[in-house]
Formats: sequence, structure tokens, C-alpha cells
Amino acid sequence: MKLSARLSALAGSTALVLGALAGAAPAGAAPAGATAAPDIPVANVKQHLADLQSIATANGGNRAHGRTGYKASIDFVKAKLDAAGYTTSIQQFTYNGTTGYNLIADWPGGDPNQVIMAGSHLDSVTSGAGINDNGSGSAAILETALAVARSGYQPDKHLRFGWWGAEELGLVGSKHYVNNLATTERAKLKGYLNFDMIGSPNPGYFVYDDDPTIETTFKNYFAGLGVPTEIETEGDGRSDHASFKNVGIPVGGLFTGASRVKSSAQVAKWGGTATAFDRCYHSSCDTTANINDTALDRNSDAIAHAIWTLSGTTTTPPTGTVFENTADVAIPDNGAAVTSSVTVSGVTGNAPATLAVGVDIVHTWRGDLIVDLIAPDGSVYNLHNRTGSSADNIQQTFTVNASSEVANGVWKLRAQDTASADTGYINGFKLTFP
Ligand code: DTR
Ligand code: CA
Ligand code: ZN
Ligand code: ZN
Repeated sequence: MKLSARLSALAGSTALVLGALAGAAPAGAAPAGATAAPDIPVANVKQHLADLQSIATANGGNRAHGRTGYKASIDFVKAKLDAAGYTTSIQQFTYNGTTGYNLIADWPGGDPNQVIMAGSHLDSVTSGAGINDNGSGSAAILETALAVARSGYQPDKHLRFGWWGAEELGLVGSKHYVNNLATTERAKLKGYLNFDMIGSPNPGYFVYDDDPTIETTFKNYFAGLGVPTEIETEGDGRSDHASFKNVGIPVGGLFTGASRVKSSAQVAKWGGTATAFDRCYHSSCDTTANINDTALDRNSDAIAHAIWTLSGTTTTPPTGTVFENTADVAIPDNGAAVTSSVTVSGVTGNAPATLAVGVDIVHTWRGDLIVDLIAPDGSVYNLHNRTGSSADNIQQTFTVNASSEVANGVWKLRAQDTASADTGYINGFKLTFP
């Protein structure tokens, strides 16, 4: 049985920890301040680039819209995200008479009304593999998404990632996504971060100067590295962030340069040569040999820094009244559902629209599990429905709109393992009422 450091020695299955007791923060509360982002291993990013190169090589030498190499690229990225526990979806569109695809991946948890999104176009031009343009951005946000999953990161805000089709034909995929996003859904997007060409062989370090908060977040990161940056001037309208900016969504991003020539002043600042930032831009030589590892590494780490900073837990965990049960409840393999209960008392009126439901399930295959919250009146709120395949555990805080439920009474966390092999148990269940 996991004894929470915050629990008094109360017997029984329900412990009441009052965050408001005597005004003291509950013992063990995380200190204020955002969680620090992990380092993004550039070797992992380069492996994704090698895989994209292999896909291009096996599909006529490119990953362009409407070609087999593009769909193979989408399937490759989706498979990794599904295995890591993301909720993914493929959005189809038609352009030039051929089908295009966007891939959207949501990390479960966080406030659904505050979404931070990172995106990159995954398509290449027809003349080559498109490793810098834009395997580099696609691979960097993929590895950042995988780092979120590896760390079990549970930010305040909801995280979403997107890989766009047909950018090279005029931002077609991202425009399709935004155009089909309801106004109410657009309003939830508090920031869109775009990464298109972030590993140029003769790199510059450019920061988009659109949303000031996002811009400052990136500039501060590079200042911490002692790497000077410049404002990206090539391009309003030159990549997918324009699709989001055009509907009023705050945007930002990073860029290492394309066909323009690095000036002598920039050479003095960044090194390299007074030639094109990427001499293989839109050419067949845009292969895995067309990448500057230092730029790719720095930008990948900057992406993680921005994701953690802009979405992170910058305050202590939700304070208020916590009702918690840490009794272990075994979940029978491919068997009957089991429950863990807490008895809520002393709360006036209904539960909140943002009820924080802390789930701590230890399991070796989260894709087997169906997990529900059951209100005192029997209403069922599904929290998890077999997504995530072979990834372990479900250890996150869900935000549930329980405003139609009377707060006081017995609430249950119900878990059922619906596939054979792999086992686990409910390690803890808690509700936080603000
Ligand atoms: N249009 C992008 C490359 C590109 C050119 N200028 C900028 C500025 C900011 C981001 C990207 C770009 C492409 O060819 O995919
Ligand atoms: Ca790194
Ligand atoms: Zn391009
Ligand atoms: Zn591009």
C-alpha cells in the first residue's frame, strides 16, 4: 500500500487531507515554479531523421504530398505516438486531386480549455527526402512528445502536437486544420509553436517575432546558452504558423535559415560561412547529411523548454480539499472491474466544472484498461478507454466537468483490464475540490 507522505495515520479506505488546514500548504506540496524540461537526446532526433530518410529512399526518393513516401511518414510518426500513450487522429483532405493527411496527437490530461500546440510540416518537396525541410522540425517535436510521455509530465495546460501535410503547396494541411476547427476550439489554443527547418547545415538562430511571450521564452533559452538570436524576418506567411496567426491564435517558433546567404556579420556571430544557410533547400541533397547536429540539438532542447514553460505547473498542485484513497486494489487480468472509493463530505453544493481526478494505476499495458470515474448518483465519466497500447501505467490528473453532480457522497474510480496478459493495480485515487 502506498503511504502518501501527506496522509495522517487515518485508518480505513478514505483519508481526508485538508489543504486549507491551518493555512499550511499540504506536506509534500510541490514548490512553486515550472517543472524543468528534460534534455532532448539529439541522437534520438537523428534516428527519427534516419528513419524518414529510409522512408524516402524506399518510396521514390521523396516524402511529398500525394506520394507514398508521405503517407509512410505519417504512419511512422503515428505508430510511435500511439505506443507512447497519445490520443492520435489522422485528418484527411484533398488537394490537387490527391489525398493529404494531417496527424494530430493529444497528450491526455491538462486543462482542455487551455491548449499549447507544437507543429511541423511533415511533407517534403518532390525533389528530395526533405530531411532539414522539414524532417528536422517533425523529428524534434516527435522526440519532445516522446519525452513528455517518458517523464509522465502532467502540465496545467493540455498539450497537442500536429504534423501537417502539403505545406510545400501553400500551407494546405494546416489551413485545413484551422479552417475546420470550431471557433470555440480555436479560442482554447493559447499558443501554437511552429518548427520548419531547425537543423540547417550553415545555421542561423532565428526566433519568430509574433507572440511576445513565446518569443521571450525562446530568447531566454538561447540567452542561457550564450547563443545570440535574431528575429526571423524571412517570413510571415512562409510556414504553417501563418494559418494559426491568421485566425488570431498566438504563434511563435524557430528557424535556422533556408536559401538566403549568411552575412559576414552573422558569420561573426554564429560561425559557418557566408553562403546559404541551407544550400540544399528544396533539392535532392536535402538528406541526413544536410543537418547541423549542434543546431538540431539546441533547437530540440529549446522546443522542450518552451513546451514545459508555456504549459507547465507554475503553481503548487491544486489546493483545496483533497479526498484520497491509497489502498492498493488488484485489477484482475482480463477480468471483472474493480473500484477504489472515496467518501466526500463537508463540501457545499455541487462538484466543480474542473474537478481534479488524480489517477495512479500501476500496470504493464495501459492499452488494456478502461478507467471511469463514478459519481455518487452513479453517473459515469470515462477517463481512459484502452489508448496507449503497450505503454505502462496511468498516472495523471484528469480534469472532469462534474458540475452537475452533488459533491458529497461516495465517488468511485473503476478500472477494468479487458485483454489478457499484463496485470496491475490501483495504487491511488484522489479528488481535489477547489
Ligand atoms: N517555406 C518553408 C521554408 C521557409 C522559408 N522561410 C521561412 C521562414 C520561417 C519558416 C520557414 C521558412 C518551406 O519551404 O517549407
Ligand atoms: Ca539535447
Ligand atoms: Zn520547403
Ligand atoms: Zn518547410
